[in-house]
This record gives sequence, structure tokens and C-alpha cells, in this order.
Amino acid sequence: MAAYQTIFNQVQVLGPPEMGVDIGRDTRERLGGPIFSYWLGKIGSAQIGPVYLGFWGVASIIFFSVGFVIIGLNMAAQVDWNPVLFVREFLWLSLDPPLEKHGLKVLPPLKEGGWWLIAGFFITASILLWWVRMYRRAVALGLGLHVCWAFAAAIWLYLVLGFIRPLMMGSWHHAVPFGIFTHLDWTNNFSIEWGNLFWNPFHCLSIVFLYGSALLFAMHGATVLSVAQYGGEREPEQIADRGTASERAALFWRWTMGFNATMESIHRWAWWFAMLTTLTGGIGILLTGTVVDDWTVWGQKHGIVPEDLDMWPVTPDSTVSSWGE
Ligand code: 07D
Repeated sequence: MAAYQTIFNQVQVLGPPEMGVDIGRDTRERLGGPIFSYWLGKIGSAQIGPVYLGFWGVASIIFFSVGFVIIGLNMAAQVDWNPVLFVREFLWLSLDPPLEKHGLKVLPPLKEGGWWLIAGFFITASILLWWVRMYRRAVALGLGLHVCWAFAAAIWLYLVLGFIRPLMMGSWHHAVPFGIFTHLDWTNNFSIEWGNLFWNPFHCLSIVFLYGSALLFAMHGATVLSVAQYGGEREPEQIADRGTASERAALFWRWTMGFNATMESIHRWAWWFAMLTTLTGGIGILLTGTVVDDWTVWGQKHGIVPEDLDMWPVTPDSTVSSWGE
């Protein structure tokens, strides 16, 4: 008996390229390929291209390139244009936001944050233009707008961190630097400066949804793969015509935990969890330094942090062995 072909024992059939549904538009707006890659076919579709080339996407790439080059050149200048040092120090190089004293000046001196503002403008414009591209491609293909709204939720956090909160704090200084380790440092310092972000309830919520997203994704991915031999990964058909795979998947969860999502609702769960990670996160960041100056004090006031911090050391004393010796 022929086995159902799943992602694990996929057969690649090389046919004519799939050019997609006809949306009545000029195909000159598509560029590149199609070419075929056997190895990419192992993890996804073997066909690469053509990619849709539209005004918004091209504009986004141009804006991103300008921002990216400004960041790169600033980093190169920091190592005196030495390519070896550039590579060696790359993780530590950074383009920092304006000094505190420049407030919300539109163009502070270039070396004191001006370049950061210019690069930030281009990168942000590029992200917003990319959002427009996603929106317009979804509409053109007759899709729902779920992907671009999810992207908008991420952009919300990005804008809070780099634009809205600095605006409310009265200085661009409060924004995030462009740099690998420096943005991690910034994150750590932010938490220390405002009294430990762990006590920010919206940071808690954001973590719940972040971890929850991973859990749901693992549960869903595992469930669908586990019924692949019954055709379970053909989700649209499974949603419309209830069949063996979908029934068994649902039954598995009803048997193990008494409740099951449906083939449709599991995707809503996942979508909302992902969206809420950055939506709640953005609220938490926006409140920090504007409404709440110290999350530990806030926690003490609301009974979630002990009055005497010594009775419950948040950071264990590293000079004392955790084994009590
Ligand atoms: C960042 C925004 C959208 C991104 C977009 C993409 C470009 C490309 C490229 C130039 C991800 C933009 C693309 C710009 C440019 C080039 C080449 C989405 C983002 C649109 N935390 N924490 C979160 C945990 C602690 C801190 C969220 C865990 C400490 C700060 C999440 C722990 C401290 C902030 C989370 C932990 C601290 C966060 C992020 C554990 C000090 C935030 C969600 C176990 C380290 C952010 C409310 C996300 C936030 C955030 C998890 C600990 C600080 C849930 C698990 C106590 C300052 N933390 N955190 O999806 O929203 O990010 O906070 O210890 O700002 Mg935290």
C-alpha cells in the first residue's frame, strides 16, 4: 500500500514553475527566477521566485539600505576604518541615541546622536513601508489581514521603545542604541534603572504570552505532524471536511486534558498569544519612567514584593555558596 507522503518522506517532483493565481496585474512586477533548489525543497517549497517587486517594497529596501549603511559607516568610523578591527569588535560597536541634554532636538550634532536619529528615521520608515507592502499583497491576493496586523503588533513595541516613550520622556536619549551587545546592555540597564522589570505586570504578561506562544506552537506543530500519516498537514481540507486526522488530533487532547481546540481555533489562540506578547510589552515599557519610576516600590505597594527585601533576596549573594557551605 502506498504510504502518504509527508514532510519526512517527501518526493520532489520537478514540474513547470507555479506562477500563482492570476490577480489581473502586470507580471512585469515580478522579478527573478523561478529557479529550483533541491535542498530548500527539503524544508519548504523547492521553487524560488519570482518575488513581487512593487513600489512599497522597493521603497522599503532603499530606506533600509540607507539606514543600514549609516549604522555601518558609524561603526566603521569607531574603529578608524580598520576592517580587521571592524570584524573583531563588531559585536561591541554601536550607534547610540542622542545625549540626554539634546532633548527632542530634530537634529542634534551628528556625533552626539544626530546620526542615530537619521538612521532611526530611515529604518523606521523602511519598517512602515514594509508593513504597507504586506497589507497590499494580502489585499491583492484576497487574504485576511492577520499577518500584517500581527506585524503591526511588533511594530507597536518597536515604536514604543524607539519613538513614543522617548517622546514622553522628553529626550531621544531614552531610545535603544543600534548595536548587538549595546542593545542588550540597554535592556539590562533599563531594568536596573527602573527598579527591576520583573515586577512590571505587563512584562509578566508579555512573558506569559511569549512562553505561551512557544508552547502552543510546539503543541500544534507536534499534533499536526503526529497525524501526518492520516493527511493531517492538509489543514484547510481537514478544517472543512472532518476526517480521521483532525478527529484523532482533537481526540488526543480531549483524552489527555479534557479540552481540545479546533483546527480553526488553535490558529486564533496562536495568533492572539503572539500579538499579545508585544501589545502588553509595549504597554509595560510605556508605563516605565512615565507613570511608574520604580517597579520594586510599586510591587511593595501592591503586596507582591516583601517590604524587607533581605528576607527574599531577588539576586542571590554570589559570595555565598548556594549549597550553604
Ligand atoms: C523587540 C519589537 C518588534 C521588532 C520589530 C523588528 C529591525 C531590523 C536591523 C539594523 C521582540 C524591527 C526590525 C529594527 C533592524 C538592522 C540590521 C520584539 C521586539 C518590529 N524578559 N525585557 C521583554 C523576558 C528581563 C526587558 C519581552 C524573559 C530582565 C526590557 C519578553 C526574561 C530584564 C524589555 C521578555 C526576561 C529585562 C523586555 C520582549 C527572563 C533585563 C522590553 C517581547 C526569564 C535583562 C520587552 C515589557 C518580544 C518588553 C521585553 C521576556 C527578563 C528587560 C516577553 C523570558 C528582568 C527592557 N522581555 N527582561 O517579542 O516588551 O520582543 O517589555 O529573565 O522592552 Mg524581558
